[in-house]
Amino acid sequence: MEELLSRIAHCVEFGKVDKAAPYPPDMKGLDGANELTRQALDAGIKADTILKQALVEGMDRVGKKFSEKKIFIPQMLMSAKAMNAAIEHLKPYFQSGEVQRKGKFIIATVQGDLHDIGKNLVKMSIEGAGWEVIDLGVDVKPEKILATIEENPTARIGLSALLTTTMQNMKNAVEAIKARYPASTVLVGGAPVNEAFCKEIGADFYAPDPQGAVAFLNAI
Ligand code: B1M
Repeated sequence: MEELLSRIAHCVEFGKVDKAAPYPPDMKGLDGANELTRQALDAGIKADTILKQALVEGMDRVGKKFSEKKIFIPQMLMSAKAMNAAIEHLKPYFQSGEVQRKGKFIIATVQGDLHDIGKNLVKMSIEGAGWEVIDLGVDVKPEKILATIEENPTARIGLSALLTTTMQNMKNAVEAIKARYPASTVLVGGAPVNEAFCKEIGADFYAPDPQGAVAFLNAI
C-alpha cells in the first residue's frame, strides 16, 4: 500500500499523467497517476487515503518547489494534469461523501479581468490540498460571487486580479462581500496585488503564490 501511494505522489510531483504520456522522459512507459490510482482503489486502498497520502502529498511538494523557483509553470501544469487524472477516479467517492474535503473554496478572477493562468494554478493547488473548489471563471461580477456564497455559506473566497485597472474591481468585490457577509474570509492575489493593498481594501489575506494560499487555508 505504502509503495503504491508513494508512486502516485511521485507521478503528481513529476507530472506523469498516464502510461502513454511521454513526459517526464525518465518515466516513459511506466504507469502514471491514472493507472496507479485505479490500481490503488482496486487493491482496497481508501479514496480518502489516496487523496491525503498521495495527491495532497504530491501537490505539497510541487507547491514548495514552485515557491522556491525550482520548477516553473509548465511543470506545475503537468502536475495538475496528473492530479486531475487521479481525481477522476476519486470523484464517485467525493460525491458519495466517503471522502471528506477540508472545506469549500470559491475562486474567481474579478470583473473586467480575463487572466486566468495564475488563478487556475491557485485553484488546482487548493484542490490538490483537499479542498472542494468552486471556480467561477474570469470577469466575475460581485453579484455572482455573492450568489455563490449564499449557496455555500461556509466557503472561503479567493479573488485574483492581474491588471492595475481591475484592482479597483477587486476592491468593489471585497467591499460587497464584507458588507453582506462580514464573517467571510477573503483571500486575494495576482501580480499587481500586495499586502498593503490587501489591508487597504479590507481583505483578510494576501498570498503571493499558490503555496501561500494553501498554507493560509490549511491554517484556518
Ligand atoms: Co495580459 N497583461 N492583458 N494577457 N498578460 C499582463 C498582466 C501585463 C503585465 C502585460 C504587460 O503589459 N507587461 C499587462 C498588465 C499591465 C497592468 O495592468 N499594469 C497586461 C495587459 C495590459 C493586458 C491587456 C489590457 C492587453 C490589451 O488587450 N491591450 C489585456 C486585458 C484583457 C482583460 O483581462 N480584460 C490582456 C490580455 C491578455 C491575454 C488574454 C492575451 C492573456 C491572458 C490569457 C489567460 O490568462 N488565459 C494575457 C497574458 C498571458 C499576460 C501575461 C503575459 C502573463 C500573465 C500570466 O498568466 N502570468 C502578463 C505579463 C506577465 O506577467 N509577464 C500580462 C503567469 C501567472 C502564473 O502569473 O497570474 O501573476 P500570475 O499568477 C501568480 C501569482 O500572481 C499568484 O499565483 C500565481 C502563480 O504564482 N496569484 C494568486 C494569482 N492569482 C492569485 C490568487 C490568489 C493567490 C495568488 O488567491 C486567491
